[in-house]
Amino acid sequence: MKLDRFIRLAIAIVIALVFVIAIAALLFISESALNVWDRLKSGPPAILYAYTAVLLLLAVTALWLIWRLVVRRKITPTKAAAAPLSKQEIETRIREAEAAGVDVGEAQAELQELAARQGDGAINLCFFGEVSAGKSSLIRALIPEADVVVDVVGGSTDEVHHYRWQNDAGSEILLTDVPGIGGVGGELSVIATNEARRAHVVLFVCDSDLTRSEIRAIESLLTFDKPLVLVLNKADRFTTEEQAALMQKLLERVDEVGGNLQRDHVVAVTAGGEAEVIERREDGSEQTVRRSRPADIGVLVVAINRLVSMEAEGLDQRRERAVFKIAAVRLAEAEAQYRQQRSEQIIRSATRKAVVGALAAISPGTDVLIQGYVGTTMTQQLCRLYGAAPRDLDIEEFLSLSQSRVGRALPLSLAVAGNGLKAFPGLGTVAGGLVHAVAYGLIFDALGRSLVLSLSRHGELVPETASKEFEEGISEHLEAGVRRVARMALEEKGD
Ligand SMILES: Nc1nc2c(ncn2[C@@H]2O[C@H](COP(=O)(O)OP(=O)(O)OP(=O)(O)O)[C@@H](O)[C@H]2O)c(=O)[nH]1
Ligand SMILES: [Mg+2]
Repeated sequence: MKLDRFIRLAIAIVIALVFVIAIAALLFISESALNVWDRLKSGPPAILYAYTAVLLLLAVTALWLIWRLVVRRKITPTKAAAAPLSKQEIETRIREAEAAGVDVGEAQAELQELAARQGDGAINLCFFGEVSAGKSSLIRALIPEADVVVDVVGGSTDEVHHYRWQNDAGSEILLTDVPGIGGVGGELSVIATNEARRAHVVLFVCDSDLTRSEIRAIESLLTFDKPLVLVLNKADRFTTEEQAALMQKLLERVDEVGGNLQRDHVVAVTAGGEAEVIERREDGSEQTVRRSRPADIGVLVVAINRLVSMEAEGLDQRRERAVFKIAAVRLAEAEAQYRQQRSEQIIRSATRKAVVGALAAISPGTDVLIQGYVGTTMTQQLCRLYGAAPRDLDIEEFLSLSQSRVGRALPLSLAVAGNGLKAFPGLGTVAGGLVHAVAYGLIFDALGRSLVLSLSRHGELVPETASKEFEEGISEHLEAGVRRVARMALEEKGD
């Protein structure tokens, strides 16, 4: 084809020209460089050094600028809080969160509870385990005069109870009975787990080989560095050989999840409890009566005595660290909730501004839709809320990358907006301006929501990743936001 030949010829000329220019530039540069070099060599050395220093400085500055512009930051996975917290650290975190407006009540309550228990001075042992394992029965066997509820029906303990006990050596001990884990609903399991984390030692009660949920519970306690004693209860149901085999199995199971239990931290006992037996009367009739089974908990008492006498100080430190960790978890939950509410406000306000602008036809138009003031402010505020400190350059890049994706999403946004407005009865034919306003609002709404997801996922603003995530989630966000934004537009229009 003629045109094709013409283009090839043009390209060939351009290539030839580029080469000629490149050769000329090379000659020119080398000539002047050699010239400068000659003069510098013949001049005083101070000038040579100063000249080289300035050249180096310029090169470094250029490299630095290129690095900032071109090299993208990689996403570093958010670090898990691995190192144990100190008292000062957790208190500082709480103070800072409080100053930012976060509700720190629960985190503070954990620290207050810890202080109260430390003031009391007793060693706190928590009986923990699945429903009906015999936790309450064990406490009753240790303190026969205590009023402890025990029942064949699982879930007999539905709140936390504390009992005071003094062992033979006179140590003050606080025994805690909690609801069994694995019951219906799961709320009681949460209460029990939190209470177990607050104790010095957890006496993990089971009545056979460990189930999956028991192993999970042990794993979770180990992440709080909780000292464990494994109590195999209802030993009366097993022969001596069976007991030994079961205890070995329990040791292995805990070992598999990194528990590293010593052999003397696994004990087999009989709490006793009550058995329902059918008695035959003299007249031949039968009746059911409750009989106490004899208890045999000597090995448990020995294990407790040893723990309490040997490790009191270490136990205190470990408990303190565990509670600081609970407080940190509570704080993180409160922060997440605060961020969720606050980001909602920020996105709403930006969306409203976009809608108002579009309705008043003062919107700059789709080409610079999100790169304007509203988009920048929303991005800055959301980043600040999530503790990300992006460079202005990153924000600009994020908005401009997202802008280029909006071009493709706008027709979809208009369609979704038009459809969404139909859901409002009595609107008649929907005016084009209103549809546009809703479509613009929707894009801000989608941008804000995807940015929140991106920030909470990565902990920082990585322009390319965040804008890609915006594009990927846009249709979903548009659908999810359409009623909300349509209502907003109608409110604004009505004013
Ligand atoms: N055979 C036998 N049964 C026991 C033993 N200890 C407790 N039981 C029975 O196990 C059942 C549950 O005992 P609880 O002490 O209420 O168990 P729990 O772990 O406190 O249960 P929840 O509070 O519901 O989680 C009762 O029927 C007890 O009689 C024991 O050593 N041997
Ligand atoms: Mg109980």
